[in-house]
Amino acid sequence: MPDDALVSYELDGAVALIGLNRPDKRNAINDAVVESLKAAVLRAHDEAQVAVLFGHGPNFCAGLDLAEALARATGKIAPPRKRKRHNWHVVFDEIERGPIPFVAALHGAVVGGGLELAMAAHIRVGDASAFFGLPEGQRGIFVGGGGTVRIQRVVGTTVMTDMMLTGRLLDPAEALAVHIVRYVVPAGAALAKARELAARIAQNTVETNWKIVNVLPRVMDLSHDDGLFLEQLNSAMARPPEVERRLREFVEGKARPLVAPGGGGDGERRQS
Ligand code: 1HE
Repeated sequence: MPDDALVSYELDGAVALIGLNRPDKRNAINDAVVESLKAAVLRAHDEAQVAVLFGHGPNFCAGLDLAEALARATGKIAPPRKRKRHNWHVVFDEIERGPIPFVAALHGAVVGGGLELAMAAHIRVGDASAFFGLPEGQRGIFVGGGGTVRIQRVVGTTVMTDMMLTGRLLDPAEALAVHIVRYVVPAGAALAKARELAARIAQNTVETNWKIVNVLPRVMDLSHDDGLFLEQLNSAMARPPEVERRLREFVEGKARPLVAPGGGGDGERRQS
């Protein structure tokens, strides 16, 4: 069961506000935080048109909970019994490729897994107190929250390699230059700016927002030709009245039954 206190959730009109809420540990992410975050994200998918992600206290997020990582490395926490998809990947993908846009409000530490989480959001706002880094090298570990995919695609191989090899921290101006953030605001103003952007985004249609957050990253992964094809499909995508007619036919028992394999095509109902 997710511990709701670890991640706050509030619905403000069409905008869900999701806050990492472990300030005494600098909002470091442990397994319980990931589970709470997942619950909050899925709830936002259901009831909001846009979500804002932020951190309570003086930092956005100090990344992976290193105490829990140590416990795992020393066998004090058992590894999962089966190989399953990494829970960070699952939850961060829900953010990046779910049905609604996310805006991240960043301040203080945005490091390691905290930066990976921030990069799953679609727009990032940083305040003057924010600093950004990938200290995995210093900790003897590697990125594991999608950074090789998301951070590398945004900042490029050269910048990410430098960040990882040297562990150096970027200030907001440098983060702006490499597209980690799109907006830089005075200290303490990131959440207000993120909420302002979210309110504006909520005025778009749900369908267009869905396409922006789902089609763009997929086209990025395609060839020129396939990208244009997907764009054409999506720009032409509308639900024709024919769909409603077909659904109604089935619901009202007027649709032709499915035909079982070898059924000769005249109406033998498929057993399922
Ligand atoms: C933590 C963590 C954490 C703080 N895991 N407990 N991330 C890092 O390498 C960053 C590690 N953290 C820091 O460098 C600093 O804590 C900060 C720069 C973020 C903030 O400094 P400061 O002076 O405000 O706080 P602090 O005194 O260092 O920490 C306060 C408490 O938070 C302290 O616990 P306490 O019980 O002694 O009070 C710290 O132990 C705790 N704390 N950060 C656990 N990260 C999926 S792969 C992703 C891989 C990574 O993310 S690697 C990067 C990990």
